[in-house]
Amino acid sequence: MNPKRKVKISPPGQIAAGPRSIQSVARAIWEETHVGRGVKTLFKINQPQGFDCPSCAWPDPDPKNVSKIAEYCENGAKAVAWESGYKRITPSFFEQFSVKELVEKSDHWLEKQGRLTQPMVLEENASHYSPISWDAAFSMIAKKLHELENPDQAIFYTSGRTSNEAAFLYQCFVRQFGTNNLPDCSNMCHEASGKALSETLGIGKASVILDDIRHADLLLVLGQNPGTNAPRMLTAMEQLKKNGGKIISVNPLPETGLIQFRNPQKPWEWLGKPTTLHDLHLQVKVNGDLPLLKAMLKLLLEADKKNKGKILDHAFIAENTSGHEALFQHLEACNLNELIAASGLSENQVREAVQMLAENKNIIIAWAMGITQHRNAENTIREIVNLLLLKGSIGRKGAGTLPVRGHSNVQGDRTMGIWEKMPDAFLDKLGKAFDFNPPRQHGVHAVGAVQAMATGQAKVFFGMGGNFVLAAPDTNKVFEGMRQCDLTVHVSTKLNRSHLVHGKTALILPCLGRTESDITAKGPQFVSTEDTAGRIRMSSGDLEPASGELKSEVGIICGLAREVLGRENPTDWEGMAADYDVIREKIEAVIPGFDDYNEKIRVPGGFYLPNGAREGIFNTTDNKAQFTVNLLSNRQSSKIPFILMTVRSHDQFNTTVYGYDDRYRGIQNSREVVMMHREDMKNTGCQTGDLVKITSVFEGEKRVLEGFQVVPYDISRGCLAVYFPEGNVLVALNNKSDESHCPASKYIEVFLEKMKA
Ligand SMILES: Nc1nc2c(c(=O)[nH]1)N[C@H]1C(S)=C(S)[C@@H](COP(=O)(O)OP(=O)(O)OC[C@H]3O[C@@H](n4cnc5c(=O)[nH]c(N)nc54)[C@H](O)[C@@H]3O)O[C@H]1N2
Ligand SMILES: Nc1nc2c(c(=O)[nH]1)N[C@H]1C(S)=C(S)[C@@H](COP(=O)(O)OP(=O)(O)OC[C@H]3O[C@@H](n4cnc5c(=O)[nH]c(N)nc54)[C@H](O)[C@@H]3O)O[C@H]1N2
Ligand SMILES: [Mo]
Repeated sequence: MNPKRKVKISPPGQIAAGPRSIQSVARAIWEETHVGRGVKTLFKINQPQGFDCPSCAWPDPDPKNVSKIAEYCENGAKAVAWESGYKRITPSFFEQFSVKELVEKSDHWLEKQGRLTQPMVLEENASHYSPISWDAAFSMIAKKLHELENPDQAIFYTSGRTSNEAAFLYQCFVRQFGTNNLPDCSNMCHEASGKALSETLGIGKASVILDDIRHADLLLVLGQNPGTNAPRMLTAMEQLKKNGGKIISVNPLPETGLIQFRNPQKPWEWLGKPTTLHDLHLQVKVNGDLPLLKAMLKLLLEADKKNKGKILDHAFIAENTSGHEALFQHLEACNLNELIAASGLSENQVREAVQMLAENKNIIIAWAMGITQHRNAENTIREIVNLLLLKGSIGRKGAGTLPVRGHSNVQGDRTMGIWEKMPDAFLDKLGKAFDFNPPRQHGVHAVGAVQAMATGQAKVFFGMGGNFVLAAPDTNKVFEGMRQCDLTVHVSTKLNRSHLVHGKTALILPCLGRTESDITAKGPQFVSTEDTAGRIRMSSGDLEPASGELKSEVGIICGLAREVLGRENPTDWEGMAADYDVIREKIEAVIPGFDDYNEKIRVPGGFYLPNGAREGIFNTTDNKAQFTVNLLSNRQSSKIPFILMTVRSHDQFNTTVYGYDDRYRGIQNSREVVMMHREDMKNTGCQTGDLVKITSVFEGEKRVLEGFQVVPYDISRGCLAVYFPEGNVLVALNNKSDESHCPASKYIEVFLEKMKA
């Protein structure tokens, strides 16, 4: 199996952003939008009167400090150009290409064909999608749902771009239909953070806001690649550095966005020296974070003893926490050398980091998928909390937890009740507000959804956005499951693989994007979203919709809910579809923190949700922050030579492949590559560009990826990296955390062999 494209390699970049990022955006805008629509929209990103950038969930600066020009970010701009492009997929496209032909195309090609413009149906045994009216599509779905033996045979997935208003209505419709089967992309993303943080600090979200970062003395960035996946974070990191703060990055890769930065918004600084970001890079082994954190804690404890209690915040510990005794005992019993060896670092490196932790008071720890997508993710996150608590770095300005969320409204969707196991307090209020009895039995998470489809328990899959077949683990299993369904439906903006790997009957329902105006009988409507820091803000697009046939997500849910739940259903779906203020009134009635929603959302910049941990209030069982003892697990078996992680390139948004160049890493023209340390290449007899076969082994089952090209890279020894979603064929469904069921997409035990020429 030969790769479709031959890789080209150049030295990895040393400086993130700068003028080259502007070039890259200019190209994207030119190719996708032919300038007009693209440039107009760029000026509206994250402006108080504009739309929320559909790329990541990084918070916007306070509107008081925002310049007339939007805060600039290369990948946000690409996401906007991708959505607001001029190309359209019309019914004649589907006449031209059969599903069989489309399934052979690359993921890049599929989305590149432009925006979906009309509802389409793939009838049973048909070869081509054909147009269908909205009414006929809704009654087709209603008929299939009514034919089910019970509502739990349907699965309702959500991706994180869905607005608060749409998400709230969606879960309300699904629960009125009778199931909690509401898996979402968060199940594969920050689920572990939510779980570990709720237990220890009483809130499953960040305890810091944007402004805290510049006040921090020390920022640790663990398992996150901000230069690519949250580029606006670099501006905040630059401010921290200018204020004298320090940064430690912990990553098996030396990511360019953590090394140096040239602010693209300050062209006058482009010729001078770039800002150096990290002061120390700890190149851990994949999943070496937990032993590293433990070693740090142990050394901090020792330093504290030597320095007569001056290193840890004993007053904070005594007043605000519980459980430190057990942790101290556990740490004393741990073997430092073993911990350091398991981290993949040298003792000197760890001691250097500990020195920085000891000297500084206001510490923020940021993390993303490099920490959450592990079988022991919750243990690592609770250890992060232990570290912050020892230093009293919670509930204070410039200090705290920063799980950096992915999708632009993934956090809001959860707040709105998109979860397979919302607590009873939420369900009680929902039932009261809409006069029904919400189901109480927990639904399926993302991995459970695949299992339910594969075993034939689920027969209908409905996707509110996203690209489930590529995002979920174990690609071949997901394909199998989807194909067994009676009906698969996707609400989407662009064509993707989930439309082509389908159930017996399939529907594509095209919707408005963030950048477009949403006008109902009651006039223009806006929606709202929540960012990583828990701030709710208005999002209002003003581009003309890609087609007159598009419906908003809210419109689709309300139309479908009426058809499925019947005329006699008391919910005012029509009223809510026409006037989003009515939806927000209902949200206010059900969800704490949304008092005066309609007023507060109209204030430029929006408002913050209550955040106990930030104020030092811990909503845990004993109202104290919890120290925990987290055992090391998940040790690599000596028989397994490599641990493989799946990562994002600089030219994609999740399963959306913008192009084939990973600019910062110097890997061009192909995504079918595996990054490998030079010494490991030597030991396996591999040379640059050689084709290899990668085999993952989990619970005795093998999964194979063939024909990937070897790229020498500065990655920790014994570790490999391939791109997501290509690497997903290697992730066994059961290779997941037991606590939160998040797939371990960053910890895949594999063998690698060179293929014969
Ligand atoms: N442009 C763009 N922006 C995005 C996205 C996108 O695809 N493109 N996706 C969005 C979404 S949904 C999300 S969740 C976020 C994802 O944002 P990230 O979490 O930054 O995304 P990944 O590429 O998965 O990167 C994980 C990082 O963790 C490192 N890593 C892997 N394993 C380990 C480990 O065991 N330990 C440590 N310390 N590090 C490790 C990798 O080297 C990599 O730098 O970005 C969001 N923003
Ligand atoms: N191996 C591996 N697997 C992973 C990950 C990993 O790092 N490694 N990361 C995981 C993570 S963090 C996440 S969040 C998931 C992502 O999983 P998803 O959220 O399911 O995937 P996306 O690729 O973001 O979805 C892209 C599609 O969304 C649709 N879309 C875009 N905008 C809109 C909109 O405004 N409305 C609607 N209705 N549709 C829209 C388009 O049709 C587009 O094709 O993948 C997970 N899977
Ligand atoms: Mo994500």
